[in-house]
Amino acid sequence: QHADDGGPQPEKHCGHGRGGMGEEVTRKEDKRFITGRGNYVDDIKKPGMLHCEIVRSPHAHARIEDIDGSRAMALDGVVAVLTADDLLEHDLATMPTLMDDTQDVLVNDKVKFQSQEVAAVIAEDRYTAKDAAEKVEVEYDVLEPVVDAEEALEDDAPLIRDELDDQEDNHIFDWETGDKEATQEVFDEAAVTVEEQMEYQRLHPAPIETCGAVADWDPGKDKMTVHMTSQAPHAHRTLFSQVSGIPEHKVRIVSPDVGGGFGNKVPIYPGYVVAAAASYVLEQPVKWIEERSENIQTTGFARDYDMTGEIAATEDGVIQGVKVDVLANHGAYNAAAQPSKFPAGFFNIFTGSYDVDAAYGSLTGAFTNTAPGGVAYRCSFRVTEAVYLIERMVKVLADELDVDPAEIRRRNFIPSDAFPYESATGWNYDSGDYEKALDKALEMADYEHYREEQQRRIAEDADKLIGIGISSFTEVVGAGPGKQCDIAGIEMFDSADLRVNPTGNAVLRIGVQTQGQGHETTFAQIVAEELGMDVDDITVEHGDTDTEPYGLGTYGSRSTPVAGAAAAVAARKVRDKAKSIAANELEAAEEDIEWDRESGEFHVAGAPDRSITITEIAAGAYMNSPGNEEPGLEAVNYYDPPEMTYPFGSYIVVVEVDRETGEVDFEKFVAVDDCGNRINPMIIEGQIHGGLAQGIGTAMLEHVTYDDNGNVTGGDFMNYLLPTANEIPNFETGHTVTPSPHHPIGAKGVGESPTVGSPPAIVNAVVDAMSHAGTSHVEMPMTPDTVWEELDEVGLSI
Ligand code: MCN
Ligand code: CUM
Repeated sequence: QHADDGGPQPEKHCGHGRGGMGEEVTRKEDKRFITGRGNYVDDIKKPGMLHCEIVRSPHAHARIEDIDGSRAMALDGVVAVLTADDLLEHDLATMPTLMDDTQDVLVNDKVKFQSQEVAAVIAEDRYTAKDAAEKVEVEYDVLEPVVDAEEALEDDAPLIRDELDDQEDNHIFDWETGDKEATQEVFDEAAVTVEEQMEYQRLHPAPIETCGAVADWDPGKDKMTVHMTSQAPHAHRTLFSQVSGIPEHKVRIVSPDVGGGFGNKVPIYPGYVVAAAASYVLEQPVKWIEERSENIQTTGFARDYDMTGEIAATEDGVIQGVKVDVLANHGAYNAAAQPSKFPAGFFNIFTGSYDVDAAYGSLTGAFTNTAPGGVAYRCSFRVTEAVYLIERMVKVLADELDVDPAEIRRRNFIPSDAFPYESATGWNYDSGDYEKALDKALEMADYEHYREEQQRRIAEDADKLIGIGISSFTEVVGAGPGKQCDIAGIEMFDSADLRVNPTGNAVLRIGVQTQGQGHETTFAQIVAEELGMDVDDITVEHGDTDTEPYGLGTYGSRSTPVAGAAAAVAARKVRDKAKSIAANELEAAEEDIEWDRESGEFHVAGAPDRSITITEIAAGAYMNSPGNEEPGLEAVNYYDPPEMTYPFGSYIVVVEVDRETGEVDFEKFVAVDDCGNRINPMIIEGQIHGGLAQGIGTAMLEHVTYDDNGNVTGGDFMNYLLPTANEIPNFETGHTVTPSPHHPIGAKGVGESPTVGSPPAIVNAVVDAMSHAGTSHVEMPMTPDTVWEELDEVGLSI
C-alpha cells in the first residue's frame, strides 16, 4: 500500500504482526472504557471540592439592572455568589476569544444571547448549587433582539456590541478570496451559468459528555491545576496563564478521558474561568459541569452560513469559474475556533476537486443575539460549508445541462498527474486521484442499476421515487504550517516525545489530545512500525501539560498529519541512535548496520544472522552505551508540516422518497475514502461510520433554531435531533490509497471526511429524486415536511 517513490515514504510494511502500519490492532483504550474504568472530568472528586452552577439569562438581549444574591446566600451550604463585579477585582470579568474578540465571563452590563452567563453560585454540593442558582434575583431591562444575520445588518437593527468603541452596526468583517475580475470575465463569456442559494443551518457538535472542569488552586505551591474537557490542553494553558496572570509554569491543564469533542471542546468557555476564579478565591477545588441544554445553547455551535453559489461552464459542462457569496452568523462574539489569520476558516477551498480557471468568494460576518461559535462539528475550519456548496452546485449544473452527475465530475476533476496542484484560490493540494475513488464508488453502488430503477419508477408513476446523490469531495486537514496557521499567535506545529526504557518498552508522549479517536492505539502503531517494537510495548500518553510536550491539540483532523508525523520522526531519531548502539553491541562499523523493517531488527550488512533487536539495543543504551553516545534512548520532535494534507473521497447515496409522506429512506450508502497510507483500517472505518452518522444528522435532523424573541427553540435533545441507530443505514465503505508525498509516513487525516463529504451526497440524492420535475434544491435538515413541501411544489406529491 505504500508508495515507493516521492518523498520520505516508509519502506514497505508487510503485516509483520507486531501491530505496525496497516494492522487492525484492537483499541488499547477500550479495555478501560468497556469495563467502566474511564476517567472523565465528572469522575474527578477531590477532598473539600465545591460545586459551581451558573445563573443564565432567560433573555437574549437585555441590560442587567441589578443582581441580588442574598436569598441564594441564605441557603444552607452556599459558599459564594459571584457576579462580574467579583471577577473585575481579579481582572477576570472578560476573556479573549480565539478570534481576538472579548467575551464576558459573567455579564458585566448587557446580555447578548439567551442563556448567557450572568452569575455563579458556589456550594457544597451540586443540588444546593442548583437550588441556590434559582434564588439569584436578576433584574433585566429587556431589549429588542435580532437573531437573523440578514436582519442584523439592516440599518434599524438593534446594536448588539455597543460596548465596543468603533462598532456602529452588527457587521464584523468582510473577507474575499480569489480573483474577482478574472472570475467576472469568465462568467461574462461563459455559455452556461447556474446559481443557487442554500443555507448550511446552525448545528451543534453535541458530544455525549458536556463541557466541565475541576479547578484546584494550591496556595502552598502557588499552582493552579485544572482538569477540563479540552481538545487543546497546552494552548488552553497558555491562554489560562495570560488571562489569569498566573505564570504558565504554575498552571497545569489535564484533559483526562474525553467523551467526544467534535470541535466543541476547542474554545475556552466562561464556566472554566469561573471555576478557576472561584477556586483561587476560596482556596478549595471547584467543579463545574454543564447540563445538556447549557451545552447546546451556549457553547461553540457549527456552520450557520447562508451561501449563494454560481458556476460558469461550457455547454459540455466543463466548469470554468466558481463564484460564491456568503452571509455568516457568528453570534454575539467573534469566537470561531480556527487559525487566527483565516476570518472565514478554510472556506477558500470551495473549488473542491475541480480544475477551474477562476474563482472568487466574498463573505460577510455578522453579530446576532445568539450564542457565539461557528467552527465546530467535525469540520476542518469551514471546509464543510465549502464542500457542501461546490458538491451541490455541480449537481445543479449537471441538471441544467442534463448530463449525468458522475460524468460531469469526471470532466472536471483535477487530473491525477496534476499534483501537487495549486487551486484557483491559491491552495496547494498534495496528492489525489479523484477519478479512481469515484469509479470505485460507482461500482460498489451499482450505479447503472439504480439509474435504470429510477427511470422505471418515474415511467410507472410509482409512489416511491429513487434518487442518487454523489459527492466527490476534497478535504484539507493538518494545520500548520506554522507560518500560515496559528491559534492566538501560537504556530500550529505538533510534537512527540519518545522514551525507550532499559527493558525495551517505551512511552510516547504526544502534544495532541484524543476525544475518542483511538490515539493510544494508532500512535503506538506508528512507533511499532518505525522501531520494530511490538505495539503492546508502547504506551501513549496525552492530555497532561506537566508531562506532555507542547502541542496545539486535536481538531481539523490534524493529529495524524502533524503529531503523527512528529511521532514517526521521533521514532526515526531513536532508530538512528539505536544504529550506533547496535554497532557497538555487534562490534561492527555503524555504516555496516542495516535496519530491516520486516524483522524489526538491526543486522550487519551481508550477515543477517548477526542481528540485534530494539529490546537488546535499549538495554545496551543504558548498560553499555558507546563512548560516542550519551546513555539513554529517547528523542523529541516538534513537527511543522510543509503543507496541509488533502484527503478525499467519493460518496454515493441512493434514497427512496415517499411521495405521500415526504419520508426519505436510505437504500444504499457507499463511502470510498482516501486518507493516504492507513495506520489502522479498523479505526478508520469506525471514524467513517461515526462521521457518516453525523452527516445524516446534518442532512436530515439537526438544527439549532431560534424564535424572533431570541429564545433557543432547538436547544435540547427533545428539539435538537441526533441520529440514532434507527436512522442509520448499512454503510458500505471502501478505500483507495494515495499517499501524501510530504508526510513522513504518507498519511493524511480522516476524522472529518465523512461528516464533510456526506451531507451534499444526501441532499443531491433527495434533489435527484425530484429533479425530473424541476427541483433544484432542498434545504437541510430534510425533514419529511420539508421534503413533502417540495414534492407538492413540483407536483409530485400524492
Ligand atoms: N488514522 C489512521 N490512518 C490515517 C489517518 C487517521 O489510522 N491515515 C486514525 C488516526 O490515527 C486516529 C483517527 O484515525 O486514531 C483519526 O485521525 P485524524 O484524522 O488524524 O483525526 P484526529 O485524530 O486529529 O481527530 C480529530 C477529528 C475531528 S477534528 C473531530 S471534530 C472528530 C473526529 O476526529 N471528533 C471525534 N473523530 C472523532 N471521533 C470520536 N470518537 N470522538 C470525537 O470527538
Ligand atoms: Cu471543526 S470540529 Mo474538529 O476540527 O475538532
